[in-house]
Amino acid sequence: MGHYKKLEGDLTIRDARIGIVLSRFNDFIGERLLAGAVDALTRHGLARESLEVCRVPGAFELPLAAKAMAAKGGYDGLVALGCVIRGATPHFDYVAGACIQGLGHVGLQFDLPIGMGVLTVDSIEQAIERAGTKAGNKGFEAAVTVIEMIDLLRRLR
Ligand code: INI
Repeated sequence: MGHYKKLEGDLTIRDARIGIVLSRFNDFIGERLLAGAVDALTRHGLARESLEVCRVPGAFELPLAAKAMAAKGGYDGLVALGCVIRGATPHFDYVAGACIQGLGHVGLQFDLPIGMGVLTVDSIEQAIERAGTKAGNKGFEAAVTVIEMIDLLRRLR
């Protein structure tokens, strides 16, 4: 192993404010993703008081709410949570694509880490698997990712 400077974020963080945007569509899944995200954020060092949760109707609305939160300021990072199910909508690709692309734009436009915890799945079974059963909890994973990215950006800036 040669000598090199390591640049990576830690998975624990203090003094960070996190905005969570959550879509109500497929609420049964969304609330499990939210529980996973809050569990991750609090167990990795944040107080519940430093979290804010903003609910929107569907995944399509997530980017605009994320943008408004980013523009308002005061957040070190955002976590976007939702669930788009292919079987449930013929315009799956449009809703999922607009949501994820839009969130990506907001992150780059505002230099703000956004944890992407929006499920895009074929069936309710797949959604359940990713919301706290056999494939873990994608809300938890998105929250850990945002912590790592906030810490990385603090080191890079
Ligand atoms: N929104 C979702 O978050 N998930 C879905 O699976 C979904 N389906 O199936 O249509 C969905 N549609 C609503 C969409 O996000 C908007 O809220 C709606 O089109 C109003 O703008």
